[in-house]
Amino acid sequence: MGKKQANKKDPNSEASTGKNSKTEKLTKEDIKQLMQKALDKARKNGLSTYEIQTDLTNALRSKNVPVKPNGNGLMMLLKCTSVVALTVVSIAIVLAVCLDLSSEELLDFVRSQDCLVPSNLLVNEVGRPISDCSMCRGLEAVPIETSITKEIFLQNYAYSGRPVLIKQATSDWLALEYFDYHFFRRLYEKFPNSAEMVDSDCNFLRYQTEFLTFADFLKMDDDKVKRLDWYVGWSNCDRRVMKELRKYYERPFFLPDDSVSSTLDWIFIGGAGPGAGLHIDVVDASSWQAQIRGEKIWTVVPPYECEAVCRQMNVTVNQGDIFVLDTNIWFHRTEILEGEISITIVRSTTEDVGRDDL
Ligand SMILES: O=C(O)CCC(=O)C(=O)O
Repeated sequence: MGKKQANKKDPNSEASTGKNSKTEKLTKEDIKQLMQKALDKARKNGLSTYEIQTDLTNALRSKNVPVKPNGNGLMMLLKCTSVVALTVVSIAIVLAVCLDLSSEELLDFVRSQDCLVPSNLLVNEVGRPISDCSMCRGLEAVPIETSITKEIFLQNYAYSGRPVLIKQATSDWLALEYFDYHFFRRLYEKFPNSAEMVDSDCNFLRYQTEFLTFADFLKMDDDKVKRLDWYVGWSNCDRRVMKELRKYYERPFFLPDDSVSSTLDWIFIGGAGPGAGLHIDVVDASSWQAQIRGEKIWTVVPPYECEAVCRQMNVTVNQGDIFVLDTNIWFHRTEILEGEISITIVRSTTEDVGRDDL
């Protein structure tokens, strides 16, 4: 009997009654129906993104899902956002593991859904190349450097995937004095449509806040600003804002001369509590994260293929420090410590030449 026939539904068969269904190979139609049910259930239950991401990470880690690195088609998916979609994809992964579906079938289904998947853990995990674990083999704690030079940075850390905390690396930066919530509000007010551009062309991460857009975030009332019961992040791709921002910070002194940084700035700002949930990024390079104000704890978790030789690590980043991390390789989450508002400015840096380094 051919594969298609074997998969045909017989209302009285074991597969359709749910018995012994683990041994049946599901068709795409079956998967779609299961996904639809999962979608309905997710809608009713409203799982949080954090819960889903954590469960999914654990599922992937424990089952070692055999997925091929595949970047094609992911960029379209990365543009879309939906917690429910994330839930469905998470459940699909678990189904795929339990029912022994091939990664190709799962990815085919995911790709066939318009705007199903946001920039989430699953997509990023699927698209991620397998890491070379020498970047963390034997590393017991995040290295901390108090007087690094360009040469040492190049020799020990640059382009290697090894994280490093560089203490007091921003001492001359005006940002330390000027950056606060009102600074960013004034900056975006100064350039017409620049806030809207964050929402349309860049990225706004609202985390646990009620702000639906970056423009909403900039309209916060003064009481709320002071309460600091919010934490958000955004990327800026408006060149006018970019040029202005660069007046307040400098190129980190330890970066190799031939390295170039992304034109995009990311800014993370807010009060004590959870910051970003555990995730992995798809950005073009390793990033430097300058802690302009406040204190933040980073938890970095090695990719699952390196678990046997590398370990999870925590590091506290204080005002003035720069944390260098390849967020494409390391799963990471942040927590903001009590006290001052936390403000971080982030850019990714690579050794590639010929890019726009403002
Ligand atoms: O600083 C944060 O809270 C999050 C940063 C982050 O997740 C990132 O840069 O990928």
